[in-house]
Amino acid sequence: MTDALGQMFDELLPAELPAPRAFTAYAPSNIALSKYWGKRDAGLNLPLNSSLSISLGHWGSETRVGPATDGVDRVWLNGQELSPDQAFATKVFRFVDLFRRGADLPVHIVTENSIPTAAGLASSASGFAALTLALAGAFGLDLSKAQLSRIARVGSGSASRSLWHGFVRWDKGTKPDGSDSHARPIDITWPEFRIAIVPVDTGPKLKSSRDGMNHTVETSPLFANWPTQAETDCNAMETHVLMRDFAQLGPLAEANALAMHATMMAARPSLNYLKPESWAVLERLWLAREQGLAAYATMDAGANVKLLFLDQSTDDLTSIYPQIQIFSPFDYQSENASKGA
Ligand code: 2P0
Repeated sequence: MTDALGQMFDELLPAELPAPRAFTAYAPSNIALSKYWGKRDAGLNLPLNSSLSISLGHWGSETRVGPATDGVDRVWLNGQELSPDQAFATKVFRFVDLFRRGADLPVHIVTENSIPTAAGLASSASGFAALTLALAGAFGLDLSKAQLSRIARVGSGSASRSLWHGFVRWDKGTKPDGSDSHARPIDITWPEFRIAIVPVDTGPKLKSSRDGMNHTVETSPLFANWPTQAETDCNAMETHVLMRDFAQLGPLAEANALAMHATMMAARPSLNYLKPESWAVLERLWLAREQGLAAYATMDAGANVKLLFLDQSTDDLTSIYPQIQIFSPFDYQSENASKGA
């Protein structure tokens, strides 16, 4: 743990935590329309640019934190207990230790992802957001959503955006201690907005997004322009969202994603998350667009392609891509957002 990180938790949490009580929390996954790519501080996990995402409603993580009746830290993922040396368990308890700061407060953690495995979506955003909320509830912490977003950010940058439904912006902030680097909801509903996942490859990726991002920042000659352009894109994206202007939002989301992938391809050695099948999905989309279809693509640190469109294009898209899973981000039950147990 870095000193700055220790200081952050000392400032946000009481000096002594109470014994944990059982608490369950839910957080949705999210997909960035304007991407986070590159850190200005690895210890505090601070980004070089702001980002804007749409949450995926009932696709997310539900996590329960409770006292360890047997006095031993344990974690279960989708019904299976993990051994303490598995990478996921290590990551989870490194995060829990930031809260405990050396105190002997063993916990049992049970987490379930509702994201279909075939969708190939990373679960670290919803996972760290749900874990943050569950730990805060279990230890009875009195924290604002902005403070919880800062804590989730430390687990995984994209997790800072998963504390809300709908459109969310993570402001990069400028302070060295990261106290102004957290997400906030954008107060707009857009019931016709759709996302579809085109599954290309669900196997494990060769390089984690964290490693990929760092490699790109360190070696890509095309990265220099990214932070400024990404900030401009994020600001414009917020305006398009607020205006519900899909004709502007769609092309910008696609251009932003391709620019991020261009920075990776120029890294030395080159980094490519997209597969030939991903490009085939894009080529087909571009052809359909020439024929009038209003749908756009975004891609993250993986081979799957996500399509952005409005409900009126649903039938056209399902005939072009019969394998897609369509998601209506505003079709969720708000009572699922967070619940005590
Ligand atoms: C995003 N990604 O904005 C970008 C686009 C992937 C590509 O946030 O190092 O797992 O834990 O802060 O949040 C994925 O990176 O990285 C991500 P860390 P994270 O969604």
